[in-house]
Amino acid sequence: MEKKITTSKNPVIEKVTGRKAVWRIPLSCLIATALILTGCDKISENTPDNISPSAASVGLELIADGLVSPLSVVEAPDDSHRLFIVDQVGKIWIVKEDGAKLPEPFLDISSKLIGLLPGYDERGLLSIAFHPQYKSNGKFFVYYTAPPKPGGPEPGVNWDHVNRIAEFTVSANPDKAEPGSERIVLDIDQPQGNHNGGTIAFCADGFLYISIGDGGGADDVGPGHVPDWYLVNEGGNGQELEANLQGNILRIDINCATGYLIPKDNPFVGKTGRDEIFAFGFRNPYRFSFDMGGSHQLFAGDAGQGLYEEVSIVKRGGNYGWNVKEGTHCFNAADNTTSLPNCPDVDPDGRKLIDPVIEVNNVANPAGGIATTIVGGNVYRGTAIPDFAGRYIFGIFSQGFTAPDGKIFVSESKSSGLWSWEEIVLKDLPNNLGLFLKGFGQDSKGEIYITGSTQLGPSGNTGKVYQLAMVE
Ligand SMILES: [Ca+2]
Ligand SMILES: [Ca+2]
Ligand SMILES: [Ca+2]
Repeated sequence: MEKKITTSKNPVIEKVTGRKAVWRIPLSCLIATALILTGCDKISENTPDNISPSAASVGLELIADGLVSPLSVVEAPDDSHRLFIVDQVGKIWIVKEDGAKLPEPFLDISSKLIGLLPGYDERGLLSIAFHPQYKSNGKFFVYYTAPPKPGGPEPGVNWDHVNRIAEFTVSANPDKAEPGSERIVLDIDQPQGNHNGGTIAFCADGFLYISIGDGGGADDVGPGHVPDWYLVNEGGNGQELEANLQGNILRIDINCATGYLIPKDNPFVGKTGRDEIFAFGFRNPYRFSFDMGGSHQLFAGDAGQGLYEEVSIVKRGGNYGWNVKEGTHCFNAADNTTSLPNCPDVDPDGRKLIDPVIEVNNVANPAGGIATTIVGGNVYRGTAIPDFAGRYIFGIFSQGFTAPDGKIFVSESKSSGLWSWEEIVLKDLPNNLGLFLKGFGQDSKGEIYITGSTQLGPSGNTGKVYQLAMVE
């Protein structure tokens, strides 16, 4: 919500972003003033006299900095309007409603993580989800990567790590979790270091959804990757439904004292396929979210191999195609620079291979492309940026692996076929974010946040969280 109070000579905008009300003088006023003071005879078009609401545009408002590698932002559902920031290195930080970041983390589980590679790593503390009744039970859940268990996917090959979903409880101090309260909900042995998926979130149905990648490496092959029904491409954790939990979005009931329960209406209960599976055929669904409005659709960004990045609307029991398809194209495991001319459009159980709604060319695509990897975002349900109302916002991590040049996009939905999308050209950041884009978040008002850092991997202290906002 933005309330503008304008006088003829001196417009001052009271900005109410949902975090705090800020009285501020439009930046363009300051520039114009500076021009006058330095005696410049070329006055900017945006002089104080002709500032109009249309002079404002979308920009970034800093919420927190000094982080290492922030991956997501979640608001606690307890009416405190505190934002919880997940830092990959194992810490969760609180930003209070007044904008202050607390000096001590809410939770520090860095000692529970497998050691991270500072240069690049997809492991770490990846996600937080508050129990829908957090206000009364104080329970929340995290997804992190723990050291491997003994044994491995094949003789002589060790697991890389464990993908762990764990429950924690807040302490008597609402700004501190109880570090000894951990209850392990689900452990999944992960053969390789990458493709952990990485999001956990509660749906309005009360169940916890978890995204898990295909087991890592490339092409969905190697130790820990099993064969599937599609023999043209080797491997297939994405398509195989019984051998492991890799390559899926899972749906579980965490309201129990040990482990978890299976929701009775999960699609593979009573038939072939692990009962935890909600949807399958994913490569690395790093970030997903539920639309706060509409029919609460599940949007998942799925990282492609070398040609196509994608976002899908995920339905119960759906098959999203990997490694038969990459985006809307037929994946070619033997040559990642081309697609195959043909592939099945249904699986042996008659399920259609569901195409994405958004497709973005990878930088490695010989036809040209911009994305190292897609980062799934959120449907905008806030009020600060009316043009974004009801539209899905997403981004790309970067345009290469050397420069922090992530971008964000806004899409336009269509009833069928691929949606159109366009870059969000940010005020003062017309080319890119100046960050590796690492995640998104959304508050209870529907406003959207981005997270990232100038470092490729979990190192340094350049991690920042911004809110998308109208800036003058
Ligand atoms: Ca196969
Ligand atoms: Ca699978
Ligand atoms: Ca089953």
